[in-house]
Amino acid sequence: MPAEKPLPTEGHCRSCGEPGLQTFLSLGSTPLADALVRPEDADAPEAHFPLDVAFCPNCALVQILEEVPAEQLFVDNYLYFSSFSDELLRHSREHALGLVEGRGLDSGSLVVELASNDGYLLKNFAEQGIPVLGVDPAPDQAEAANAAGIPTLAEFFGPELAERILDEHGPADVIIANNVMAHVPDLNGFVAGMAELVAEDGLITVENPYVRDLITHCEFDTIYHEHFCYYSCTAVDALVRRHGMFLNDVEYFPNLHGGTLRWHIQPFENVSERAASMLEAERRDGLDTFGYYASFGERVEEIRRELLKLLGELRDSGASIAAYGAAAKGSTLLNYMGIGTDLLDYVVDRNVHKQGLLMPGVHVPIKDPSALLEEQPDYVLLLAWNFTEEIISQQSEYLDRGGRFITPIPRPEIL
Ligand code: JHZ
Repeated sequence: MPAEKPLPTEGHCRSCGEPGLQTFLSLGSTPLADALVRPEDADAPEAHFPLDVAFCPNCALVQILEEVPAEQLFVDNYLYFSSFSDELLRHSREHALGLVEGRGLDSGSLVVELASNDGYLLKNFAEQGIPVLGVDPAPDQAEAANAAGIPTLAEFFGPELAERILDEHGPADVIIANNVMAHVPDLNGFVAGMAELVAEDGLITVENPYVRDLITHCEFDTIYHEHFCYYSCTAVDALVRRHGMFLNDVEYFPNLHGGTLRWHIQPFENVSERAASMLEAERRDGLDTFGYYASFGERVEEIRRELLKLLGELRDSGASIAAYGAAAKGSTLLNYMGIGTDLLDYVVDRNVHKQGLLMPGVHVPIKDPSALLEEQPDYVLLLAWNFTEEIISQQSEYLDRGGRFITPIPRPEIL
């Protein structure tokens, strides 16, 4: 958005440590995206933090400037359970089975997953008798994993924990870190820990939404305080080389979380053509220059104007509007746009831990998805737009009865 006050330009890069970060977007001051509010606390003040996004001209890493303590983000306020998306479970199973076959894993191997959540991925290895170890500081998720028979340490990962795991279990043949490298404040400590723990001939796979898709499809709502960083291959390459490792291969999943990359990182150099050409394409398209990001704020502001206009007009015509997905990205979108109970009646979500609570800041209530058939709202805003296909196929009856979905990005549109 056009800055109301000068955007902050100070700060050192989380990856290379150089000063001179260049800010290109300010989403104002927002509450923590996963800090859902209990109805009895609705009148209590909620903490808000600035949400400013910057580019590092030295190593090309995109990052937010604010650093909310990790305990507050992932221990006190974290209700995200991976197992509520069938599509994610399918993707994870395919990943695991591919690794078992490709790496020849067996009962003598060790697979470690960082941010293993409720064990949604590791269970695919465990059921084949392959030793696994999960690490996840979120207490309820780690407890659910342990209860399901997936040994999980409820701790933050870094060099110290890597050393302990190494002492107790030996080196890891495979380390998986999906949707977590964005979440670590001490990025170099996290990567150093992985470098220490991985076997000499081992493999680290890291998945994360791709910053190119964030910019292209205007996925501004995936920016929130849990996500400290937004990665290109260029930034990952510089990061892992600093720790004596190499970005040897890259896979692309255009439909996962709005466009996800899986980086293959190893302690020896064997760079595939695919990885080399991804890096080359980023250089060609300027992802390593500020210019690539400079106009993003204006496009975000345009989406805000259009969506507010659309919802306002529908509301004025007497339509009822609900939303789907009490996702963290939903919280960014609603708070940045100022969409509250004046425009939305409620949000539905399958995650039982979120139902009965209120969306942060705007306090829209969260219900079970069955509300869509019980109340048949005229429109449903897809806050979890990354699962559009999965949600639409579950909601065929709502659609058959005349319900309509609205997608907010890359342009607000009634589907
Ligand atoms: P979802 C998550 O972000 C978490 P979020 C995390 N911060 C991250 O890095 C990114 O993903 C990549 C619900 N749902 O996953 C489940 C249904 O109700 O898009 C979730 O609450 N019915 C680690 O929180 C929400 O929607 C369904 O059929 O922005 C989706 O949240 C499906 C498929 C999901 O993202």
